[in-house]
Amino acid sequence: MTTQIELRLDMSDKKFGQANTSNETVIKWANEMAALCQPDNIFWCDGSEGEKSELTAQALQQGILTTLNQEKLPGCYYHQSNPNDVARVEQCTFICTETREEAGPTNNWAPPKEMYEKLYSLFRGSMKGRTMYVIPYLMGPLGSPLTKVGVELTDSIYVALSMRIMTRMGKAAYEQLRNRADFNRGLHSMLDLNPERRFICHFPQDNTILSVGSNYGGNVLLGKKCLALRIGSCLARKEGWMAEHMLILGVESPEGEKTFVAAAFPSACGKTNFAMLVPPQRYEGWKVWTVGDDIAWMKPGPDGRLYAINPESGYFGVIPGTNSKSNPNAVKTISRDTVYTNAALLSDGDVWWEGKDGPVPSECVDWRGNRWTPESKEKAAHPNSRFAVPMMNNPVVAPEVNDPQGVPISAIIFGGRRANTIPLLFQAFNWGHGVYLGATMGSEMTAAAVGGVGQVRRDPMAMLPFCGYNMGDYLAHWLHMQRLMKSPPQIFHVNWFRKDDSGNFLWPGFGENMRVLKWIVDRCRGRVGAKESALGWMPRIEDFDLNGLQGFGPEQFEKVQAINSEEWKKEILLHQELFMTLRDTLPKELIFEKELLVSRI
Ligand code: OXD
Ligand code: MN
Repeated sequence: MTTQIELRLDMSDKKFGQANTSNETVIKWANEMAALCQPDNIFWCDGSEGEKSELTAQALQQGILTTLNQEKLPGCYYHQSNPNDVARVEQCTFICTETREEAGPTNNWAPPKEMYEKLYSLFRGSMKGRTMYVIPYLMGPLGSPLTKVGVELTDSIYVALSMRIMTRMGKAAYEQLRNRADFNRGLHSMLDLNPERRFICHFPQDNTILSVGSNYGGNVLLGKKCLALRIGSCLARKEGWMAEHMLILGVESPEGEKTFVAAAFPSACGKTNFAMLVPPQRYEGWKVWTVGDDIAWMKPGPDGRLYAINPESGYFGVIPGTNSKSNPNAVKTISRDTVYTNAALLSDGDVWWEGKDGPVPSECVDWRGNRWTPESKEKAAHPNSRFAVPMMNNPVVAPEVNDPQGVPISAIIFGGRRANTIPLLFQAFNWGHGVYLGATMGSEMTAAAVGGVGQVRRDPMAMLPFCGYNMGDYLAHWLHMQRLMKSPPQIFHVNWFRKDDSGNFLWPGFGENMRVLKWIVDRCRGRVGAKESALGWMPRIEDFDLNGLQGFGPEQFEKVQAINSEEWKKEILLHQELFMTLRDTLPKELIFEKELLVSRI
């Protein structure tokens, strides 16, 4: 059943160029949308290198990209956003289902008919004087049973160029689609970037996304948050798999044993850093491989294990704070073929950001285009400035990244940004308890979304802004997934961000997180001990590798692992608050889990 409305269109005088696909449904829909948006012409993308050069030259000519210093940063370009359009806008993001209950209490909801009418009236004539790019793309490796096809129509050349980084874009998508009609339809127009007319609307029943009034990645690269997570989570529920806001990494021991883990942290909480972790000296011979840094699609395999693919083919990462301590592999990855958005510019055509290696420049041009000096009060780079870069640039990209079967997941890790209460590391007693840990995750908000930076909010599975249906039903789907797996992953919780009373981080983080990973891997393989605690299984001091960790001994370990029952009493009240919000659909199992936690605390 479709919730589409009927459109009255004048198709008579259209003289758009030849499509590069024989898929009738794509051609018909693209032509209808062109009749609605009235672009001057249509550009049918094929994903070729020649096309990349042509579009890049046009973007440079139009001033949408500028060339960076090609000696220092070969193949790199710079883009500056409208200052009112630098992050995801959760208040303008809607799930449009027949009933409010389907979208649930944590999503903005509007009836499909109302939003189709409203947005189609905004799209009418919106591309006059512009080109409409038809972007066929794959989310997932070619030939994977999990892979989905999308087609995005957009009037933004920045989107067209970014989609070829972030997705497998071009003819391969038409190859996978053949003559079927089950592709995701995404229509995007920048309009005039007026925040009053900014809407990102999802129509799960129609596998359709409409986005207007923005040109920021998370709102307009429709394969990412909109398809891979919001629409993806709806498809996953229907089809018996999971679409999650998770990185995927592989840990390889010196003996060549590989263990894959997936980890859900909210936006801008270090997923990219963790996914590219460089083990410290003590772990000579160990390697960490990146499968994905933001999204995991996971499905039980024939052997009863959970298999994951990264549906994306690029990284859209937060720039500030990226340096050779936090993420040496990212520094290498973004040294070529990268689009930098909203960083600061140096006079020699290099980019700069707060937390970059090397000295602070005596002056530069900030992300708004103004002169900046170290005395300036504002940041030079926007806190949510981003790089878009092909994943194949990553020196530690996993060899399995294009494997249609995906990788078997041994552990799922949940984590938030919490200055107090939450210990560095513990393990769920079982799957149901693990779902409770994910469901009740809290985190301080970051600049990745507009508003509320620093406030702690509940962010179940880091999916609060990305779950395309009722959050209570989503948690029930998580519980149900256990029945589809003979050997489900073990579930863990981490917090890199706990602080002492003077505001100093208790745990060194970054590469040292390898020690946490080691315990997790050993637990999955039944090789290391733990003690039972009120929160779950915790490493005893003798189970956790502290060797060679400067300034961090048993006393610090105790502090970072401490369970403070007063803090936990308050924490549980916040769990209770979330459960009240979700009361109509919350699975009973999670209420029992809460009661058990209360009794243990
Ligand atoms: C992202 C986000 O861009 O989570 O990945 O906001
Ligand atoms: Mn993300």
